[in-house]
Amino acid sequence: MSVTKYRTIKDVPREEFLVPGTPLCAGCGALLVMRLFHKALGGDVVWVNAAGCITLMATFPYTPLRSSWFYTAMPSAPAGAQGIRDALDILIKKGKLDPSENLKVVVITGDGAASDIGLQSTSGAIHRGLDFFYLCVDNEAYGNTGFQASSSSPIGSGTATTKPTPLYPMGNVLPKKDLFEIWRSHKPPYVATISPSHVVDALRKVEKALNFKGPKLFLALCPCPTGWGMEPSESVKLARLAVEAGIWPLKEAVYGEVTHTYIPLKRRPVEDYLKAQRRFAHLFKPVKNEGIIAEIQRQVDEYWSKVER
Ligand SMILES: Cc1ncc(C[n+]2csc(CCOP(=O)(O)OP(=O)(O)O)c2C)c(N)n1
Ligand code: SF4
Repeated sequence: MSVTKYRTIKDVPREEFLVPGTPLCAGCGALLVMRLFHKALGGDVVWVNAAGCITLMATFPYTPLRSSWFYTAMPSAPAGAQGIRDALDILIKKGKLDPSENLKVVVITGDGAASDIGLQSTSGAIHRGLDFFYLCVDNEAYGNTGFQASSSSPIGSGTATTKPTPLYPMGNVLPKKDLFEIWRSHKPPYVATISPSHVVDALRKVEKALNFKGPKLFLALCPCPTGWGMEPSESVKLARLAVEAGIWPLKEAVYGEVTHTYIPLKRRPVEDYLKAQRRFAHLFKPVKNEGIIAEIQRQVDEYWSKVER
């Protein structure tokens, strides 16, 4: 049996590396995940960020972070991470930096940078075996610029660029890219999905990933009150509903081998999750779009039918 220091919610480290007072929206799921991730990694971190909502974390000269920050263009956070990792390694090798002062290099991006604009440099970094963490805070759209569709937006969702029209009454017609599988196909040491609703699961995964040298992905579904159209107080509830409905499977892959870390005993209907958000409101009013709701349910059922218990 593996030994973990995270058994219950009481084991969440109390130390804060992200102090109150950020310019992000109230209830932002990405902020919750970043705070949690930092607790699991400790303070010796350099964040490498591609333009997105999280960029608001460092609005010069202010920052709520107690760790270091490096800002890059939207496509090139992994390239920035490579430069920092190389510089740290060279300084340590030359004896100019004590190994005890080494930093963990952590890329943080939204799904647009992770799945679209930055995918090329990410693939290169994984291929080179760069020793870094990659945290994708997936709000399923380009949040910072007004919630336009990304390739991570789910089918049937309304975004600024997939508003329901008479021609496309279901909103977004394209499927969500499977970033977990894209990463896994590169065979890195560690790939995981996490949720702000399953805190102990997330902490354990970061704890496990710390044992691996090389690229490590964390893909977090992050409710976005502004874009999803729900109350800031409901973010954790929505994140939990996504897990319980089977829409957001909690899993990990160590050198490509997948394990589900939580399997809902009885899945909630996807409808419960969809109707709790304004971005799916057109699927229920003025007439219920039974066809697309059934299709979303079918896709979820098909996924779980292949999962071994
Ligand atoms: C190459 C490039 N294209 C467009 C932009 C404008 N831009 C800044 S933030 C942003 C949205 C980023 O979306 P995502 O990566 O999903 O992160 P989120 O804002 O949702 O956290 C865009 C399009 C940019 N900075 N660089
Ligand atoms: S728009 Fe959404 S993702 Fe961006 S800061 Fe606000 S809640 Fe967070």
